[in-house]
Amino acid sequence: MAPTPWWKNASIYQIYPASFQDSNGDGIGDLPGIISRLDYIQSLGVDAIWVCPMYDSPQYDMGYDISDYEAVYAPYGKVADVEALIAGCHARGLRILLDLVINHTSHEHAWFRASRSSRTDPKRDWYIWRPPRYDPATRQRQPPNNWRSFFGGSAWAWDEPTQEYYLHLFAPQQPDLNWENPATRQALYASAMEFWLQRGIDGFRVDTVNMYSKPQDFPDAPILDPSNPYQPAASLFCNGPRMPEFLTEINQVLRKYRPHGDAITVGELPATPDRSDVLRYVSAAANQLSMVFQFDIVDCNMGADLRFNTVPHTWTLSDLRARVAATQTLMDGSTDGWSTAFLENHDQARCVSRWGSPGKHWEKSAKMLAMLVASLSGTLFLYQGQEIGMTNAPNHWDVGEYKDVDSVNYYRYVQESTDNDPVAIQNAKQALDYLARDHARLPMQWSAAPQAGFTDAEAKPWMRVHDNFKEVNVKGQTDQEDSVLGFWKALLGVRKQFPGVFAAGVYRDVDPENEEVLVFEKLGRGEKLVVTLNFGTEVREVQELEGLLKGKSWRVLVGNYEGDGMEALRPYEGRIYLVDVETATVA
Ligand code: ISL
Ligand code: CA
Repeated sequence: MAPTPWWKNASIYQIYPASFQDSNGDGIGDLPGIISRLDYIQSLGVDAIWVCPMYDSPQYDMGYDISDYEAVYAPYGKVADVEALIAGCHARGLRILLDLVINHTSHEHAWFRASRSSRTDPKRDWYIWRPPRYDPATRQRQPPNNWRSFFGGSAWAWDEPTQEYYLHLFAPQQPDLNWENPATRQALYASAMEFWLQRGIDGFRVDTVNMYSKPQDFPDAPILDPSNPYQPAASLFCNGPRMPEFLTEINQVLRKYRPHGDAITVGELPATPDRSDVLRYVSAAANQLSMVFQFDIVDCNMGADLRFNTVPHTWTLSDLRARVAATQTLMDGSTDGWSTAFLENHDQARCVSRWGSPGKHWEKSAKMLAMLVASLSGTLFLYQGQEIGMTNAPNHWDVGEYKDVDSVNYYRYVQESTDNDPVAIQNAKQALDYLARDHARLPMQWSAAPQAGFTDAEAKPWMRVHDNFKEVNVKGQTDQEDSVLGFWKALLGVRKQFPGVFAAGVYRDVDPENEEVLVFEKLGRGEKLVVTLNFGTEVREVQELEGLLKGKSWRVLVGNYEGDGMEALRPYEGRIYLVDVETATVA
């Protein structure tokens, strides 16, 4: 049997450079700051880090708008600092992934500057330019189709000097590259991938991995939202026909540097709920991506076409557990696929504020959610601050604290489209308080010192530090053994100790109708886990427990309360039982 590749049993820590650690008092996190925290990261027991974009960028979308793949955003540092970070990781036995953002560049990238300079420029065809349509009745100029951008408005921007539209699935400052042109692809591979592979990185998290192959007739999307001239169109531009070909090319580039396949790709896979579609990307035989980020879990309680079009806190446990089960079926033993387990990233609100209880039960619920994600199969991803139970920004903060382009555009859209209706605006603020991407981008809480130790006391951090930093921070939790942080370290430890059941076991939901307690099994060879998680504040009996443990030798591997292991679950109590399935059944 081939040995398990390193990344299958790995836990990977995600870093958001702007918000991790500032080293020079300008209020912006930076690469020297990350380097200064590598010992901390190593102490968690993770195997690798993923660093969000640190490339040069005008920052319309926090670095997901890259103006030069081969340079570093000056406030973060220089290329030499990335080299030092790579060396610092490798010296500690950590691997390092960078973010690969190649669906679009910044409008300030030299390629786009050339492309927009004239219709005859050799790089014109490197981006997606189309002539306008005209409304037959009014003769008004219109975008080439009705697609809506992810950040609101048309996905097409008019370029006055050259009298054409260009496509931008995200902000207008993020023009989409034309992947149909082979010269564009070769330039991308060389600049965005090879430049960094030559410097020794161990792989990429691949942004929006399924959007490169667009339908070349750019058809209108079906009208799902009659109140808006622009329609969500992800079903049309995601998972297009040439994706396999493009990913094969990407793999060839990786293999050139890492012939043994130990450099990995983690593709971000939005708008792809069907298991068979996911499998085409992650089947080992297909050789496309090492694994993907599925959206099932993090999309829970989001509006279908617009994240903020939701009523906060109306999710149900049966819905959440169905989403968990859906991602887990990729690793049910019937496929050669692989996926990831995660509850947070830089695009998501904090998990304690979504499915736990940031108030009185903060600590118990943070630990309970840690048990959930750490027990799932797939490669585990942990987002900075999640390991100390960081929570969403307080609801009483002014809307002006929200900086993300998605949040700002949404709020403005509500103001304008409702003529400042106070109820609509209040609902919009509540939706932001619940689900905005900003919550993940608050400064990391290192200590109870001013500015949470993220930056100098006198400095103004680029985002406000959470009010709760004196109670929730790394230093305090390092000193305290039963902290959320200590709990996470223990979980990562047992996950390493029993990879067969934790990272690769077959998931079975025991009671899909249960709205209070999530009970599941993870079946491995010779052993299994039984996981019981109370999602509420009532004491709950787990009816099935006796049957699941009966006649077997078992012990509680991890739990967030004291006890003998058989009592009813207290508020937000969770337990992970390790069961020896070989034990003879006692009558
Ligand atoms: O968070 C979203 C908008 O509400 C998602 O639709 C998100 O835009 C999508 O998951 C793609 O995300 C990635 O690419 C974006 C960037 O803004 C995100 O930060 C990144 O994770 C564009 O590069
Ligand atoms: Ca700085």
